[in-house]
Parts: sequence; structure tokens; C-alpha cells
Amino acid sequence: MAPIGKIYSYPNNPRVYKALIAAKYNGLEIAEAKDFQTGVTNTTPAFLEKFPLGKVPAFEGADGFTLYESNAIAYYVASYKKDTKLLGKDKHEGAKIQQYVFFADNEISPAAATWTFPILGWIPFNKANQAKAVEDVKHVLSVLDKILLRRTFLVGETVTLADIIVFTALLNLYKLVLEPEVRKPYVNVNRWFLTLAHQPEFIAVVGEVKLCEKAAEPKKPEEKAKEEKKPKEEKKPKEEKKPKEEKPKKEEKPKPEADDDDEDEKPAEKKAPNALDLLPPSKFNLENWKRFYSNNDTRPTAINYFWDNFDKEGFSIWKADYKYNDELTLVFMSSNLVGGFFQRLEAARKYAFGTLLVLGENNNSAISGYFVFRGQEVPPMVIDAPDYESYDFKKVDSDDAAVRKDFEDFLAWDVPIGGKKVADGKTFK
Ligand SMILES: N[C@@H](CCC(=O)N[C@@H](CS)C(=O)NCC(=O)O)C(=O)O
Repeated sequence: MAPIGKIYSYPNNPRVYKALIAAKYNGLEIAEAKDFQTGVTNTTPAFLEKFPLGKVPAFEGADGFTLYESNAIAYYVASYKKDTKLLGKDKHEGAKIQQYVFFADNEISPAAATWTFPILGWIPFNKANQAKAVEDVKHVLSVLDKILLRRTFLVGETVTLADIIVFTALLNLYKLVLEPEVRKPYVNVNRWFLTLAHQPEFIAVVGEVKLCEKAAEPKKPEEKAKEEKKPKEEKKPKEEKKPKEEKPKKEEKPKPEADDDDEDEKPAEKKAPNALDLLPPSKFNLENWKRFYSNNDTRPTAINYFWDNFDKEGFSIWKADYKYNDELTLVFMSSNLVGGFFQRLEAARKYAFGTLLVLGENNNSAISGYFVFRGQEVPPMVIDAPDYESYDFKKVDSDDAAVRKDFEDFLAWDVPIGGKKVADGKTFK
């Protein structure tokens, strides 16, 4: 039969599986949108006209009907067949199915993402968030385990959209982190999950599901490294507390290590002048540069401005290269990594400018760029960012002609760099 429509997405997106499995149960065909390129196709005006969020999956029916949000697409496909069993037999079952759709999105997916995305290299690892996510997942599994004690499927006596959607929400957990010891207590969930995984309609879409044997590790345990190396006095200032007796004077110099074992007694560290603010004044004004760069053509105007005003005594230029390029996948995910890094550099905004580019293409890319820092060292607020450990920072010689040319290319984004085209980029300013 002719496909009822096509879905735009990158390959193997579990959100797409929901509609594809539903289609198998209903005997329907859905095509894959040909030549879809993440970060390219979904940013074109034609795509955004139909799917304004620019996100995938996105569905376009053979009749011109358009739809985004994977649960809505799965629902549409499930409802496409009149006598489908996927939506329950009455309004109670229908409502229960909705309950599980929201349950999957609100109770499972956020925790599953926090646990598995750092493993997939999509977001940076954060120890505290991960610990919380593990607990949340275990809680959800124990809830499901009770529900499934006397049930083969979540709603009614046959597979419904509830099973399909909860299954896909759990899929990466079962594949990546729920190693035997961890999943052992949830016998009923395991049985239910494997029952679904062995249904021909699931196999046709998901393939053979290999359950996790040993939990995959997050790729970059930056947080741990950061905690180990962070010197005591660099601890983030606690919420400002009024000292019990006398307020310290504004100008008072910070005491080096005194009173260390009673932090509550410390005058607020926030008052300490930042070492970077005590550097001799510089003729190069970073704020002016950022504004000039934003408002003028990069070549030659902004670049000439930079070299005319740059002060190598008061500032330094650093090359930054991502350490784990071989683990990068889709360009938009790499851009998200850079965006996240920049967000966590907020405290350094006054002292830093940066340009980081994603070079190459999907599944063959590198993140690289330059920073301009106040002073001759990497500012402590940059070192404090969890992502700092994921980059090699090397100070460069701003008088070297080759360095200057490379730096200019990273400012301009208009020529391939190291043989790789500029796929995307972000500026920290
Ligand atoms: N709630 C949406 C989430 C869609 C979503 O976040 N899609 C991601 C990929 S899985 C995306 O297209 N991101 C591209 C972007 O944010 O630009 C759904 O279930 O369809």
C-alpha cells in the first residue's frame, strides 16, 4: 500500500519509533523523508513554514496534513485505522492510554535523558543531576513494576499506544545503563519490556534489542575532575550572610585562608575584588570589540579593528580544541554542546570573548575555536565551568602570521578551516 505520509528525522530516533510501531500494528506504511539533513533541512523556510519549531520528528501526510510532536504523530497513525486496538476499547482505556503517554513524557523521559545523554555525548555529565536521575528512574520502574505485577500490557489485554510509548521512553535505558544487577528488582517491567521487544511489529522497527550487560559510562567526568582540582579558596561564595558583629568594610582585602573551618563566619567573599579587575588598565576594551564585531563586516572591518586595538600585554589569545571529536555525531548536537558551554561561562563574560565552530559534517566533525581572555591566563571562571575539561586550551602567539590568519578565519566563518567546512558556530560575547 502507498505510504500515508512521510516522517522527517535523523535515523534511529526513538521518538519516530512510536509512529512506526503503531503503523506496523495498523498495517500502514510511513515513508522516511528523503535527504533529510539535521540542522539543514529543518532550518529551511519551507520546513519552518510547515513545522515552525524546526524540530523532528515531523510528519507530512500524503494528503498534505502536517503534524509535529512525536506523541501526536503516533496518535494520528494509531487512529488512522478505524477498528484499531491501539487506542483502547472504551473511554476508560482511552484515558488510561493518555495517562501513560504523559507519564512517559513527564516521569520517564527527562530522567532517562539526564542519565543517558551524557553517555551519548549530547550533554555534559553532571554528577548530582545523574545521581538524581538514577533515583528517579528507579522510582518510576518500581511504580511500573507494581502495575505490571498482574498485567501483561499496560492497558487492556493487547498492545496499545501506552505500551509503545512507554517502551520507547525506556529503550535507551535498557540498552545503555540498566545492567543486570540494576534491572533485577523490576521483574515485571523486564518481562513486559521483553515481551514487547519480541513482537514482530516492534522488531520490524527497532530491530533486536540487546539488553545492557554493563552500564555505559558518561564520556567526560568533568565534574569529578573539577571537584578534585578546585582549590579551597575558589569555592563559590555562599549566599551572603550578615556577619554577626561588624560588617567588613567594602575596601577590605580578602583574608587568604583564615577562618577556613567555619565558613559561616567568613565575611562574604563576594566583596573580594576580582584579580582580573586589578590588572593595569588596557587600551583594548573588550566590550567595544564585542559590539564592533557584532555590528560590522568581519572582513576586513572588524578584523582590522581587532588588530589595531588588541593589547597583548593586557589580553591573551587561546586556541580551544574539543578533546572528544571522534564522539561527536550530529552537527546540531555539537552546536548544542557549544551553546551549553557558553551558557555556563556567564561569569566570565566580562573577561572573555570566544568563537567556537563546528567544522565538518554530521558524524565527521570537530569543535574548535579561539578565546580572547583578559590577562595572560585562562580566567578562573572559565576553569570553573564543567565543560572546561573537555577542551584543550593553548595560548597562541598573536604576532605569528599563521596564527593571525587562523584566528581571522575563525572570526569570519567564511572559508573552510583545516579542510573542513564551517557547519555551524557560536560566538561568546
Ligand atoms: N517533544 C518533541 C521533542 C522534539 C525534539 O526535541 N526533537 C529534537 C531531536 S530529538 C530536535 O529536533 N532538536 C532540534 C532543535 O532543537 O533544533 C517530540 O516528542 O517530538
